[in-house]
Amino acid sequence: MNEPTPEMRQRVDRLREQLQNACYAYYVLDAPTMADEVYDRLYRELQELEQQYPQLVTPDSPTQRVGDRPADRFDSVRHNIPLYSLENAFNVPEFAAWQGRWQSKVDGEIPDFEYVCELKIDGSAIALTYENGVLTRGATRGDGTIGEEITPNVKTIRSIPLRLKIDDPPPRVEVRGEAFLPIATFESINQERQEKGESLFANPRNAAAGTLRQLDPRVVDKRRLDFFAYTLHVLDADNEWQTQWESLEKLQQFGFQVNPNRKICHSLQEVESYYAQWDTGRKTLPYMTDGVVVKLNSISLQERLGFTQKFPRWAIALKYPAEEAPTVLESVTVQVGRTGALTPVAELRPVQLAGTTVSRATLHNRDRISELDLHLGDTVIVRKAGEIIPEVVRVLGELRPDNAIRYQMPDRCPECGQPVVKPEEEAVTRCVNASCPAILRGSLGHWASRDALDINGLGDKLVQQLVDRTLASSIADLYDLTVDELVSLERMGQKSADKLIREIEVSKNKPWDRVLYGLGIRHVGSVNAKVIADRFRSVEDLVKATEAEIEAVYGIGSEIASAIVEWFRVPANQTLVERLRSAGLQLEAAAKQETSTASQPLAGKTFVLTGTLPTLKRSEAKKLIETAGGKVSSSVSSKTDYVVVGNDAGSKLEKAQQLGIVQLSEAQLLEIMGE
Ligand code: 3BD
Repeated sequence: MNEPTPEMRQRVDRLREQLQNACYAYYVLDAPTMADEVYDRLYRELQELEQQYPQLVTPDSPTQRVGDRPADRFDSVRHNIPLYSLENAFNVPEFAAWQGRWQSKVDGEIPDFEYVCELKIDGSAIALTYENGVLTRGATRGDGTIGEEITPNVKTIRSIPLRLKIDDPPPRVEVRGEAFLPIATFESINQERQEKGESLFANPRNAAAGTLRQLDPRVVDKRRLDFFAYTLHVLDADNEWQTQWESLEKLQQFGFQVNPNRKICHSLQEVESYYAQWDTGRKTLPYMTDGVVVKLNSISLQERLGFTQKFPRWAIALKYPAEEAPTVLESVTVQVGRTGALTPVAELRPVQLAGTTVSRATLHNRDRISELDLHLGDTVIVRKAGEIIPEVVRVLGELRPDNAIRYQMPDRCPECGQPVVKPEEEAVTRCVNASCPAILRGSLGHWASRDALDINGLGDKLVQQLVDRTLASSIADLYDLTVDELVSLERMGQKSADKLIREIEVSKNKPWDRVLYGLGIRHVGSVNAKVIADRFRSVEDLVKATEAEIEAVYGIGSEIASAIVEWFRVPANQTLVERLRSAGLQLEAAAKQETSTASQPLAGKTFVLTGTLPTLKRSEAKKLIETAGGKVSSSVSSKTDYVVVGNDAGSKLEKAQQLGIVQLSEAQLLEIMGE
């Protein structure tokens, strides 16, 4: 085997350390020390050296963050130190009662006790094991005793050190904390899922828990989880600290991110004011919290108090009132989306919740319904948090009326009556009838949508009429519509009919990538469609392409590639493409010159929009930037070139200022685009 020289070994060690430090500065300290370009070059150099000399690869190398193959399943692991639950208090009097209980347990007065108050991050608890300073295992909490081994997934979390940042690490260290998805990341994941016609995550906690249990670490890597540490156990060595506070500081020294909003309190009154302060304060945090955790600071006092069957007696979660309320389930309706996915929706007796009236809530899917054991007439708990879709979280079984009927998902599509299918490894139930009116309505609506063919005036109501009157049984039928046919519809005058026909005519000039997006192939969102249309410059090229060729396009995964190949294999879809061709739609890219740099002044630049712009809507600004070759991203990072700032700009602007990113007004943006 090829032997590296001592110089090479040293170079590899130094590179690794440099990259580790840069990663720590970026993700934990939030204070980047190295330009992205420099990081990328050094990373690639390390990668090449490791490829050349595989014996130099170490498990804590920055190149080992993203695994390259999916697991078949996860192994179960036993937690040597169990992860206890936390007792809950829902208000200050309940907290006072708990305080009374621990005080009587140590019979009476501890005059100068201290609490550490921490924010309760609403994520998913995980346990990390470090042997001789190196991360060797990451596991879910599971039931507190047995969890699942998810090491490759945990390694993708950049704020988790692969090696502890200390010189003489204890032989074994266990760190516990909360893995979570920042709210902005959660929203962009859901937006992307919506575009692809996939089911949405109900809230960041579910999204984090679901992501941690993804079998493919490459998917986990894209989701950008984050982590706050809150418990440190050192095994086979003595603790060097006497308090929870010191252990948090120790965690920080080890290289972990610890939530900075912690506080020492000396009394119930101080806890109460911390709790009140963060009820307001938490609304501006970039992650979700659902309460505060109060822990006795002194480890010796913790040891005197010990544990019950389930909880430590020295800690409690003081929760914020959940945005939850009981109401009655009146009926269940089932919606059929454009991909044929059936979504059960609870129709509820209206109830006030988080400032709005809620009368419908999602039930997600068939599995969720059976977990809930849902009966019609049940009293259910609905929850709504922030912008998040209301959902049914629980059934109060004791309040169930006699003879209530268990709700069952229909075996047939409520729209077309055809049997539905439930793929083995998916939670969704689907209608697979290509001519189902619901799917047809969804496809037409998608075709007309802004990022697709952008046909103004072809809204939901009109689509419904076109389908009901069988004026459109396929997207292609839109191009055969006549003014007379349109005028025969409700609320459609001569003028609007003329206008719509013109709009439909104009859509024939929309570029090939939008047509491709408009076809509504699963997993092909507008961004993917652009990338694919750029590589396969006509529908013929794409039809001829193999799965491997499509997958070879940067950013395109196997799921997308196989969905495309499958789609073009269906005879009805082939007919659709031919009809669109005869109608005169753009099924190939326009001549190259259009995308030359002269018309692409923003090529290669990344923009973030924040606040309300004086004249442009956000979507319009995004379109303009993209047409000029730029990219629009939803969050600010060191990769951002420009931030376009409008009124009431928020945390993105702050972040941009910290990172020293160039700010532009709308006028300046238009100027650099040469508008
Ligand atoms: C947080 C227990 C103790 C070490 C037990 C005191 C219950 C989830 O930010 N401290 C925190 C947070 C959670 C914690 C403890 N400190 N336990 C803590 C926690 N700052 N979220 N949790 N957990 C973590 C749980 N998880 C799932 C199912 C049941 N219980």
